[in-house]
Amino acid sequence: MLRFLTAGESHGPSLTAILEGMLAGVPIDASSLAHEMRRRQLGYGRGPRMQLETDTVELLSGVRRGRTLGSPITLSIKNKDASIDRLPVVTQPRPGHADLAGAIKYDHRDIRNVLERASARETAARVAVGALCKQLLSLLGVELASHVIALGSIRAKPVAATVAMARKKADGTPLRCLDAQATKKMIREIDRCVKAGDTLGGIFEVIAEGVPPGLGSYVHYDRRLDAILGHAILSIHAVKAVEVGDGVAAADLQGSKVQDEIFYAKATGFSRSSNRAGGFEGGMTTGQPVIVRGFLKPLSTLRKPLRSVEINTKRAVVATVERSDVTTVPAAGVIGEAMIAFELSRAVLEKFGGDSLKELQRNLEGYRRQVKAF
Ligand code: EPS
Repeated sequence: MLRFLTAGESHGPSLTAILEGMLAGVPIDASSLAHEMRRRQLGYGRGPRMQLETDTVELLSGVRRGRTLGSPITLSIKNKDASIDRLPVVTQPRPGHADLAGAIKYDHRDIRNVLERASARETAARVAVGALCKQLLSLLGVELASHVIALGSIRAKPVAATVAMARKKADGTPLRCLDAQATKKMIREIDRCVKAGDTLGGIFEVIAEGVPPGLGSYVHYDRRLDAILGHAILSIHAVKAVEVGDGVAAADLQGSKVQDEIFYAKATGFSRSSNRAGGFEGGMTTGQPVIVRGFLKPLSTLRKPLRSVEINTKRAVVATVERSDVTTVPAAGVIGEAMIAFELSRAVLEKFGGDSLKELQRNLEGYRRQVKAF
């Protein structure tokens, strides 16, 4: 079974991930790994920490001469800002962050002991893991991308985006958004928030193409892959809601406007003229693109802090001000890709099995032939 753990504090010596269950023989491309790490650090509205760090991944085990060995893969990212032992005590919890609930739960009188691990810096390790999963998926014909569809109340023009569109037109723009007009407005909104000491949330969309039909299952609640992807997206810092396909809009509509009708042609097999279901029916992939959206609340570290309570004296104060970002929605999309890549890789390995890339590819090809002949 494919699984991973991460370890490390935001200002500790390093972040580490161990990826276990990766097949042997997968070629690892160091430059695409570095590219994914860089993508997570970009985006208008990021804080000064992103200028400080270069997020370089060292592969400390499980890879030899550019190929996976089948043994656990250790990924390590050194923090340049490793000031954890010099940082001041924090006793004024930020509303919306893990600060107060974490301090109560672990009986910490210094909230720094909570925020160091609760920080979204941990997602650098997830993106490193996801980058390896993306490389595996790419060898199986599965490609992923993401783009920003809203920042605060500003929405991009709705578009049926593809992986190619997102990679070509969204990546490299300041907010990883396909709508240039909306991007201008989003930038102005971020500038306003910088001045006001406030923060912004938004929505990202992850697209995965080439996913074989039949991953996940309808037979048990915990085998429904759309629910598993929902969990993966909700686990990203500041994400408070998740949508599969047109799920939110569908709640307002009649069934005839929501379901994707089924067609058949001898040459091309089964097809649909729409993909409102976002690539899932009955908790299983349909073979259409997987479309999942993550909704982020605004970040909880405000330069103009909100009211809070000092945890020792119980006096009314304002929350601690930590260095932070105004918005991280573009980065959250990259993290979303990583999480979806990991879960799709896990689902692929669960269904098709194998210990080497060769074995998995053979099993998957056989299944793809079987599906074509259905
Ligand atoms: C982050 C690193 C952090 C924050 C941010 C994400 O660095 P620092 O706390 O030193 O500025 O910029 O963390 C949060 C938004 C948060 O709420 O914890 C990163 O690497 O992504």
